[in-house]
Amino acid sequence: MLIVGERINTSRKVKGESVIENAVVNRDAEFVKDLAKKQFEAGATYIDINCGTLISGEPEAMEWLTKVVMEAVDAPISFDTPNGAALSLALAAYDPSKGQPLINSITAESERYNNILPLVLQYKAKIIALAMDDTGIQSDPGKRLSVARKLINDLTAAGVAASDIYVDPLTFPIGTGSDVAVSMLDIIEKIRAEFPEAHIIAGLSNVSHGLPARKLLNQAMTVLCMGKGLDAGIVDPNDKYLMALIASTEALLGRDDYCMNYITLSREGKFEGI
Ligand code: THG
Repeated sequence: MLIVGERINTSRKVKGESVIENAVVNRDAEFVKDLAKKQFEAGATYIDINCGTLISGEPEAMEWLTKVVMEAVDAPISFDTPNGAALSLALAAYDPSKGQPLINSITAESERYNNILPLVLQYKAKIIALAMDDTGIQSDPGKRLSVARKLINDLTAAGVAASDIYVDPLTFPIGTGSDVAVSMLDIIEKIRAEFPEAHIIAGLSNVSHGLPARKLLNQAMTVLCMGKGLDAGIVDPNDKYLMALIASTEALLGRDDYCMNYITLSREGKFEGI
């Protein structure tokens, strides 16, 4: 499972305070480096950076975050912004020896598609494709599936390898309708069957929005999605229980030969206290 660590996001609040946003505005490199290191040590493959709340200051802040995260860890970066100017500046500052960059994300909205595609090709990036178009995010799962299908077909036709595409089927919080999670599972199953080489990713904490004990719903949703073929997640890698659950689910799904990864994590003490 590819783990994209979500904690460097200026919209995140800790006890009601915008601590990440403050750190980015004040260019507090040590604070950001600590977030990157802790996620990497906990098993994040990619470190996501998102400073969308800064609006006009976003491009320079993305460039700064890129440099700071590269100094902190030897991990590739997930560039989480719809802003083409922010992406261009950040990608130009990125050292590809850290690994293939991940652009988060493109959609089938015509302007965004046309702005982002050249950067995907120029930087040979992996790309997250969100299942939305100029009509927004469709609640009808059949329509979302069609948008995902169109994106995969258009991107591969433009020269992007299917194995560099991470489809994000998007979901609504389960509080908005009792069928939204089941619909998402259905979409994942269909994409997996139709496009075996493409990857499937999701922001796995969206489903619990507005409900108590969110972690429980996020964890249950993660296991269900993995069972249908999800192989990447935007998650909090410092949620030890979630990471242990992902490792055990991978072993049970036959994606961990001889349970080697599971056993290694156990030996490293990653399951202590669980
Ligand atoms: N898909 C893609 N990219 C995404 C998302 C997605 N990027 C942004 C977001 N969704 C994923 N990242 C975050 C970052 C921060 C938080 C949630 C998702 C967050 N969480 C609260 C916290 O940490 O305090 C609450 C978490 C909880 O209680 O479970 O702020 O869907 N492609």
